Amino acid sequence: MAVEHQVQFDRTIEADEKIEPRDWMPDGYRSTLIRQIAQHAHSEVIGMQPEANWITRAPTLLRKAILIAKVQDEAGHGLYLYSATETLGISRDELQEMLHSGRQKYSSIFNYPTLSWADIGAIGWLVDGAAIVNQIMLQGTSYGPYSRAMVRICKEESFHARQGYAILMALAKGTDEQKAMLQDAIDRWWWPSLMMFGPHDSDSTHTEQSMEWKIKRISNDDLRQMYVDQTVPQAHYLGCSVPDPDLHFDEESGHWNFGAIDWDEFWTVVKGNGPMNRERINHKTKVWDDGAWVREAAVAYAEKQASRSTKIA
Ligand code: BYC
Repeated sequence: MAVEHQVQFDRTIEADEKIEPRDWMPDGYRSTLIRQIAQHAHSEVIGMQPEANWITRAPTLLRKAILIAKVQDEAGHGLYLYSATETLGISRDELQEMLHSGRQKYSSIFNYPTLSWADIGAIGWLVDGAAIVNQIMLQGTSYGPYSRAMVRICKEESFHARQGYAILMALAKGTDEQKAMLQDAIDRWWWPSLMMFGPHDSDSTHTEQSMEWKIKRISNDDLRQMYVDQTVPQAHYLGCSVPDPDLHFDEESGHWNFGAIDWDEFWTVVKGNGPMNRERINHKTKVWDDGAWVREAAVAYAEKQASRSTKIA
């Protein structure tokens, strides 16, 4: 029986069709998806913190309204992704507990502080920009609920990237001080955004198996190169540079070759010792605890509604 299930699973993957929640799947496929989709969901929610930091200080009412909408979108992305993870047989409470206790991760990028208004533009352009490159690939992932969540998220992310670039365009046309603020933000966010794609393929634990299962369709290094090729000309259009003395355009390959990534920094952040790791988790845990009464009230209300409709029936 198990062999038949495996054959059916392999055929579905081979035919580029989707695996759905009620289909049989290997345990490793399920646990890899729980790990990756939960990490993705946690990133969306933790990612609200560095941006929310600037809602009260946005320079105009319009910028404030746009930023509030963007941060709300991130919460929505977290919800779609937690729902997709729940279809794999794990509860939202368990996922929260695993994040709070450090047993699940979130993207390294959100462990850096947002020091200036230009950082909000840089996050939209560079961070959401990197997320889009990764997520366009993930629209073709083999797990149905994850793939469908990605389609909707990508549409919203492209608005996010544009709003970020629009903030930076305004600064690029501004005073010398604003231009310096813009360049400083790029200098600080450039390398961390390249690290979002994960370790080199040769050091990636999961890529080979995830590509076989078609969870990932393009490797970490190939996605990173696509991102650099698309982003460097956009930096130049802003009249800015990226902080990489080894960056140069290779006529023969048609790609931007870039310098070495500081993997020590990456692993330090991933292991919980980046500039903002503790603050991010402490804040997340506090908000979860403070909000317990809201969850309890929602459950009590739902139970009351359900018992009323049973009585009427
Ligand atoms: N940060 O074998 P590998 C957003 C870990 S949110 C932390 O290559 P994989 C936004 C990895 O987990 C968008 N950890 O892993 C939100 C593994 O550790 P374990 C976020 C990282 O999974 C709000 C180990 O390193 N996007 O845009 O095959 C506001 C070895 O890595 C990272 C997603 O989450 C990292 N950067 O590939 C604004 C995309 N990289 O578990 C914006 C979905 C690697 O073995 N995720 N690790 O202990 C993915 O596509 C893949 O999981 C990755 C890594 C490409 C990230």
